[in-house]
Amino acid sequence: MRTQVCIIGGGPSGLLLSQLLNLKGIETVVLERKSRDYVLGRIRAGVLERGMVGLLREAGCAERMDIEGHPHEGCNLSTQHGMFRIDFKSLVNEEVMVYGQTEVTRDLYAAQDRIGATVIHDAADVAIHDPKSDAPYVTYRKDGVEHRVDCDYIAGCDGFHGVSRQTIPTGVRQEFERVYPFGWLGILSETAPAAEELVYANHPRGFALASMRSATLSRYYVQVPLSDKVEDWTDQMFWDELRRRLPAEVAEPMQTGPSIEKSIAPLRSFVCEPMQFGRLFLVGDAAHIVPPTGAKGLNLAASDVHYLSRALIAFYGAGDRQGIETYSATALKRIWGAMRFSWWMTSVLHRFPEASEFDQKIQESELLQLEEVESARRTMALNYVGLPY
Ligand code: FAS
Ligand code: PHB
Repeated sequence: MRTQVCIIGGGPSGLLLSQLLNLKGIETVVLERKSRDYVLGRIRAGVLERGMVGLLREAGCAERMDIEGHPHEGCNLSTQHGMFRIDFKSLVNEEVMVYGQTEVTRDLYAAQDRIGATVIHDAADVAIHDPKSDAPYVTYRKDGVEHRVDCDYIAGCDGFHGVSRQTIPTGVRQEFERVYPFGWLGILSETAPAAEELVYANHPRGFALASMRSATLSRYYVQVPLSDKVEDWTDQMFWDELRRRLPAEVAEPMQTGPSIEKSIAPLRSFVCEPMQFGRLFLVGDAAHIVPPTGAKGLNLAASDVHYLSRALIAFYGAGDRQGIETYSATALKRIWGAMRFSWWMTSVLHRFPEASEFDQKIQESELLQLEEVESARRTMALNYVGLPY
């Protein structure tokens, strides 16, 4: 088959890119390795930046988000001194939207179905061919039959473990990485959220986060050693540890219940440069990973889609190649800004096993600055709601 843009990966970045391009008459084919049910079974991000909210509305798939999503005008930080609020509205006149990535992906699939976009599931052995040529193509296998997609451009939206980044030769790509000495044990429970807004806790026993998906679905995390396995933790052990780390005014009234999802995610910061190789463009987790502390992973995928969709629309609409030629540099500037913020928020809120007493005092001073200095809170708010596109 032939198309204009072949998109590898049917997660949020691939689907959002496909939706935005199709709405401008640009033909796409999405190749997704897994089934739709499998993709929709993953529990991931929960906070959408203002930029992503705008993109979803532009893509015509924000109706349910605007009804069921929860705008949040602030979040809370808890330290040994107590809890204080970062007031996004008063500091930067912005808010974020609390609405799960699973629901975003569900809405994107529904929007793609409505416009009859081509999304091929269970596409195995996807391989990229001749990305440096003027006639790149992609092959895949489905039901034991090999298929070929000839295209003008390829968007690698296939996540950290996908095939796209590996297609860029090791001598060409440069990778930057920091692996953190702990993970996040997360649970989803059909309980009322412990607080109206998110609570990020820095506790001597480790980090904890109280988040939510709706008025009846809560999402919680505690920092755990990398050696921990999810089977080491019963639900009761999790609730007890979470109660120890959250501030008393949040922990005491907290409703507990059985976990409906429980998993441990490792934390890393990772960037691949460049994000393009000939007619192949990397998008989202295929190019970068952030620790989830700053709620940036999904949102960075959205800003990549913003830049690439506009570049391709300008090219197909007016023959303007400028966006295509500068995509990597443009996307990386915002990526490194969010990479820094996610690293900073992780450094300030977690307990590091190898931290010296001096390191600990510096961390406490950083948190005290946030509590006492408005400009420090404003800088955090500006980054948390999302740097401009
Ligand atoms: P995705 O990984 O979502 O999607 C890639 C798609 O490509 C997948 O559907 C995959 O099946 C498919 N694929 C892979 N290889 C392929 C191949 N060879 N051929 C065809 N298809 C292929 N971010 C936050 O902001 N907040 C969070 O709390 C948060 N929690 C997370 C928890 C976990 C366990 C993980 C793994 C990530 C978390 N993230 C979080 C980050 C996450 O939300 C990503 O940033 C987001 O999914 C990025 O979207 P995509 O770039 O579309 O990649
Ligand atoms: C979540 O709700 O899953 C979530 C929210 C904020 C974060 C990380 C995860 O920083």
